Order: sequence, then structure tokens, then C-alpha cells
Amino acid sequence: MIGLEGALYPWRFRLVLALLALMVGAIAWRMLDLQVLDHDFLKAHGDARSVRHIPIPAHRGLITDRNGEPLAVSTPVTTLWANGKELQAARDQWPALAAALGQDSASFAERLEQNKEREFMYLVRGLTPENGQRVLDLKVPGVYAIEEFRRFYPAGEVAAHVVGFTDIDDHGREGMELAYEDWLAGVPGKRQVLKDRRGKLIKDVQVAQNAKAGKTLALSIDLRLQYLAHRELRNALLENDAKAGSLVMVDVKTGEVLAMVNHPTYNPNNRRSLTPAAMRNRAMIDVFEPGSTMKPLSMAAALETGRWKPSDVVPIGNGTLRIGRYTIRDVSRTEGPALDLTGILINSSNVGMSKVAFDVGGERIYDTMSKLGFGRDTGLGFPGERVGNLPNHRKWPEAETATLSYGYGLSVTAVQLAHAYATLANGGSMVPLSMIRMDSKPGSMQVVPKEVATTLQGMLQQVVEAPRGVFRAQVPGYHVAGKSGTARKSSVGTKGYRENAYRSLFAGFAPAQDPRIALVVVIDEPGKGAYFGGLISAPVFSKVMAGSLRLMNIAPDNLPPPEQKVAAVNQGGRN
Ligand code: 59J
Repeated sequence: MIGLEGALYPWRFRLVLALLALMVGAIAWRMLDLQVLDHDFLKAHGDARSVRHIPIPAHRGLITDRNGEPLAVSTPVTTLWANGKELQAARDQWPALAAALGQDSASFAERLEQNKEREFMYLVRGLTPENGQRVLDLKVPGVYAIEEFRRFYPAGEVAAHVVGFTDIDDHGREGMELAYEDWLAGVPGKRQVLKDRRGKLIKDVQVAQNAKAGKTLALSIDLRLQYLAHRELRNALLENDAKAGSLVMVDVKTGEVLAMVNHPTYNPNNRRSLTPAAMRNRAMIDVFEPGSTMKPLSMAAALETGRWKPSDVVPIGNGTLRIGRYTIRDVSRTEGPALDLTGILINSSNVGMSKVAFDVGGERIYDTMSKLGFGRDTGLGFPGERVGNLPNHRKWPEAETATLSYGYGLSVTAVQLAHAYATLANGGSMVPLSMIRMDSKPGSMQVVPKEVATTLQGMLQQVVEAPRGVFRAQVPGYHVAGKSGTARKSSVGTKGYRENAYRSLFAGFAPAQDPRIALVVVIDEPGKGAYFGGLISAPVFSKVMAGSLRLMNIAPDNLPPPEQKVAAVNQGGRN
């Protein structure tokens, strides 16, 4: 057919051939044009397509204590990665590479085999820069480095709960690392690079945007006091075979948290065996019934009515008081049958406190506790921090009034308790708490009248210094004030209290007449028989307070009278 048609229309056949020849010619010309004549333009174009931006990590801000001691430090590290395809061409160098990485040669080869199609695989993360360079010096094709930062925590377990930690990508995950993420993080920069089709870096072109470093965060914590508190609390827990414990120290005048420790704790530099129990910043995220450490606040409410003064006497009877179906008991009263208000605190009389409370009324006691921060946010913004619960009633039944007055039926954190004692110590003037070093004096609010606070300071000094007082809280050279508490733990799930589980507390401040430091010690479930707050927690208070007063250069207010020394010198002179 074709042959026949070609023969029939020869001019048409020739036309088609000519057109084909023309097209082949055009293509050949274009090929010549692309390959030879226009080469430079095209190459530039191809390169432009593989311009990439890679991030430059920002240096995360330092976290320090109030004196500049480092608590969290970012150090540069080298992370090595490989292009699996490229590495295939350098098989002879695998054993050397494995050795330099400190990895087993056989399993290393196996891993590379599995990833041979991958253009990106981590070889090792977070080497010291020197060790990273040693590997890079082998010049194995397909092995590349990224600069990163890794966080180190020089104070380790001592400040772990406060400082918190970051995740592998350098973002805050717990504690102040999380609370101040924006302040600390900085902004990563960008570097412009050229990569070829296989992802191989051809050329480092320029820094398109510099990384902006994060800012330094100076905490209110004093690492010296933190160490002291950590050590003394740990020793007390071991000695008493206790389950857990917390300690909070507050600067009375500035509201700064000077120390905050918990046990159990953990090492933030090695989190492989981290348990949830060890991670808890109990001082802020655990709530409990404060028991008798609340009695001074109920006393403040009584004094504020103007109807009560410390020497007023309340009959205690035989130390029990029946309210409906429920009996209030004094556990270890050593005086009676009547106690004045100071005596009620010294003997920790639940009955005496309740009788005062019936006169004052639940509402006023509630008000005083609320003004001193219970049932309220501290404003610290710490991740996971609890507010606790201070129940209110429109009408206050006697049972609720009594239990609130001696510290049950409400839940608080150790930090709230420390804040309330700091406020009483500060003449009733409340200063907001801070976990950050304050460089100027913060505003304050008078929440308890100054005269009431001053009277209470004297009463709480008696609690420690009276003949039957909590002498274990005393500090040589100083007058201190405070209150112990021993609270049976309520049972989880069911109503009521456990027979043999207690929380031992001591809360107080020093120097008693011009207070500078407020301190709360909470010890959870001492397990060796003894459990009174005055026995278990008061000694920790004493040791930590003694060391802190000295470290802060606070003048002693209870030294033996100087006459004795003068007399001794004079006698020596006469001889
Ligand atoms: C106590 C309570 C539980 C809750 C009782 C301590 C009550 C109560 C119901 C029995 C030990 C104990 C609402 S004791 O803190 O009174 O610190 O040095 O747990 O009373 O009514 O075997 N503190 N503690 N009470 N509950 N409900 C004393 C006192 C206190 C001391 C000692 C001895 C309790 C002097 C506690 C301390 O002041």
C-alpha cells in the first residue's frame, strides 16, 4: 500500500522526508547549544535549585544560682551523620570508622548495610568536639558533622527539681528549663549551602541569618544553702527511714526562694533510670494536710479580733472535747487543766485551739488563711504547681471550724506554708514569692496587722524556747521562732486516717525578732517508730537554719552577755 502510494505521490513522500530531516537538524542544534554553548547558564541554574538552608543552633541561655554559680550549661557537641549511599563506596574504611566511633566493627557494618539506601542516618550524637574531629579526620566520604549543644547540670541531683531539664532537641521539658523556655531558648540562625542531587554538601555559601543566643537566667536559689539543705534532709530521711521529704527556704524580706529540695531526687545528667517518684518537685506539686503548723495562723485571726491576747486562759479539761459524734483530742499535753494562748501553741493543744476558734468563728480563720496565700496560686508559674484547697462555708459548723483551726480539712503545698510563715515573719506584710533573683525591692501588701505579727513572733519564739518547748529547733547564737506539727496521713480512697502513717513538720523563722529566713521542713512517713515533728523535722530545721544564718552573714542575736568576757580579761590583767 505505502509503496504504492509513495509511487503514486512522489512529491508528498519527499516532503515528509524533508520535514523529518529538518526536525532532526533542529534537535541536533539544540543539543549542541545546551551541551556546549549554553553550559554555564545551565550549571548555575542547576546549582541554584540545590541551594538549601540549614539551621544554625542557638546557644541556650545559662541558668545560674543567685551568685552566678552555673546550674545549667550548654556546651558545644558534635553530632555525626552519614549518607548511606556514599558510605557504600568506602567499605574499606568501615572498620577504621567503627573503631574511631568506639563501636563494634561487625554490628556497625550491619547497620550501614541496613541503611545503605538512606541519605541520612545518625552515626553518633553529642560527641565532644575533639572526639568528633578525630572521626572527621579519617576523611571517610559520606561522613558529616552537625554542631549541636548539650545541656549539663553541674549541681546534679542537688538542684534537679528546681532547674529541670531539656529534651534531646534542647527544649525545656521540666522545671525552670520549661517555665522559662522562651527566655532561655534563643532563635536558631540559617546557613545557606549548596547540595548536589544526592544531598552531598558542595559548598558552604554564607550565613543567611545569625543565631540569636538565649539569655542567662539567674535563679533566687543560693547553691550553698541548697547543698546544705539537700544534705541535711537526706541524712534525716536515712536516719528515720522515711519515704520522702521536702524543704523550702524563703528570704523573708524579698520573697526569694533561697533553697528548695526534695527527696528522692535524680541526676539530670543521666536520666536513663528515672522514676516518676524521683522526678516530683514535691515542695510545689504535692499537697497535704498541714496539721498544727496552721495553729499560729488561727491565733493570728484570734489576736486580730482584738478580743484575745497571749495571756488569756482557756480551760482544757481532760484534753478531749466532744462535738456531736466526733471527739477532739490532745495527743501529748503536759500542762493543764487550763492553758493560755501561748501554752496552747507550746503544748499543741487541739482542744484549746478549737475553743478559741469557736469564739473567733470559722469565717475569720478562713479569711486569715486565705489572705496568707492558702487555696491560692503562688504566681510562681512553676510547671505542675498545685494550688491546694481551702474550703469555705456559708455557715461554719463547729466540727469544720475546729478542724480548720488546727490544720485539717484543707490541703497545702510546702511552698505555700513557707510563704505564710515568711509573711508572719515580715510583720504581716506579704511579698510575692520569686524563683528568680530580684534586683529591686518588690511591692508588698499588709495582710495581717503588724502588731499581731509581732505578738505572734514572740509566741512562736516561746514555742521553741519555753522549758517544754521544741528545743530541737534551737540554733546556738540566735533566737528562733516556729511550730512543729505531726499529722496522721489520710487514707487514699476511703474516709478517715491511717493508723501508722504520719507527716512530720516544722515551720519557722530566724532571727526571731528581726526575721530574715523562713524555713519549712516536711518529712513523709518516718518509719522507725518516732514520728513527732518536734523530733524528726525540728533537728533538720535547726541544722539548716544554723548554717544558713552564718552563710548569709546574719548577725547573732543571742550571744552570751559580753560582761563575762570583759570580766575575764580584767581578771587576767590584774594577775
Ligand atoms: C496526731 C491528727 C488527724 C485528723 C494524732 C498525731 C487529728 C484530727 C481529724 C495522733 C499523732 C497521733 C480531722 S502530737 O500536730 O494532734 O509535732 O511535736 O493527725 O487530730 O482531729 O498519734 N504534735 N498532732 N492529729 N489528726 N483529725 C501533736 C499534734 C500536732 C506534736 C507532738 C505530739 C496531732 C507534740 C495529730 C509535734 O500539734
